[in-house]
Amino acid sequence: MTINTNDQNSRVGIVMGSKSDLPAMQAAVDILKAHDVPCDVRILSAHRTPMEADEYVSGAASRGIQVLICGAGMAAHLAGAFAGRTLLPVIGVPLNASLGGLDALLATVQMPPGVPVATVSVGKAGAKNAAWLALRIMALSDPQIREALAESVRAMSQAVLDADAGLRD
Ligand code: RP5
Repeated sequence: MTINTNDQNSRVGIVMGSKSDLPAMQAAVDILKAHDVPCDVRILSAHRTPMEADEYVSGAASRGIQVLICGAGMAAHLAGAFAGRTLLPVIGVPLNASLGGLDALLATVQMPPGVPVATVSVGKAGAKNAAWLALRIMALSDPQIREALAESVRAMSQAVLDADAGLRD
């Protein structure tokens, strides 16, 4: 699987701790691409490549990144380490690499006061919601994203209504 990464115009950084996280995190990439939001997609580990992870996050805001999405499993410190290094909003996706993802959920959500990580649900559903949340954050200052997001929300509602109508037919 190849992903076009590190667009000069990237507005969202999607970072995961391991290649094994990509099947879940791909869902975030897909949603942002569908809304024409250019992203960086990187594999960087708070534990295995701390220097490279630090270099990435410390330059993110000045490169035009507005939101960071971090996916990691096990002792998931990537999102928290990023939140301690930048003033950008950081969204953490706990991934199920062990213990059903409970270890990663607690490691991601239990941040000390003053260093928030917006933690979404475990796994692929969380990766999707990380992208939807990033879109909502960017929609505050970008009318084009706001309109595209509103259209997607309308389409989601319509899909439920269609499924309901299909059941009743
Ligand atoms: C974490 O450890 C990664 O985010 C991954 O979810 C987990 C296992 O990594 P691998 O051993 O599969 O590379 O750092």
